[in-house]
Amino acid sequence: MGKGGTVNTAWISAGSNLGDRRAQLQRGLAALEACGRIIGVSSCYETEPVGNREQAWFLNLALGLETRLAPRPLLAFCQRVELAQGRVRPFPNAPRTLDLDILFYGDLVIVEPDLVLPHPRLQDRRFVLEPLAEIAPLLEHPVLHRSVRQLLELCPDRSEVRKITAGG
Ligand code: PH2
Ligand code: MG
Ligand code: MG
Repeated sequence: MGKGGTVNTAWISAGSNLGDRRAQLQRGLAALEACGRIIGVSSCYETEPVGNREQAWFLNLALGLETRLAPRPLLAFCQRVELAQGRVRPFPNAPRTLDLDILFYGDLVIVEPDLVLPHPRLQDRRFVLEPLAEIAPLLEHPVLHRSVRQLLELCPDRSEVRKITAGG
């Protein structure tokens, strides 16, 4: 972790549905260690695609990262990691080798064209909330004023999210 700046905790959702999904999530985690300290990683979850349903199922996980990077540099870092893992964007919601989305950055609220925090759709996505609830159930959403566990209970998304247990 670099010197200077204060340490903040970011919560990130990682997903992959193209190629060796597990290896790509692992490489994503390893890459993120270069910009902070990973303080928690959920299990892997096999998840039904939401949005464009005509694509392969995803592996998703959530992680917590203590970092001195400010939100924009962290976003840029995540995008570089995605690119380094062969991410291409032929159309919106296309299958991807690796997607890294910042869910929360401390309790910061940002609404700008290219960066909205907390992530504007996290409360609608079971594939985000289930992994996050495993590692940060009491984390409170700074706008909705609900914990991650409560958001999961309230989540209307009924798409399938299956925790992968050891060896599975
Ligand atoms: N990501 C999307 C759209 N749909 N569905 C699942 N199950 N998992 C994802 O990570 C995902 C998705 C856009 O980034
Ligand atoms: Mg995404
Ligand atoms: Mg993304």
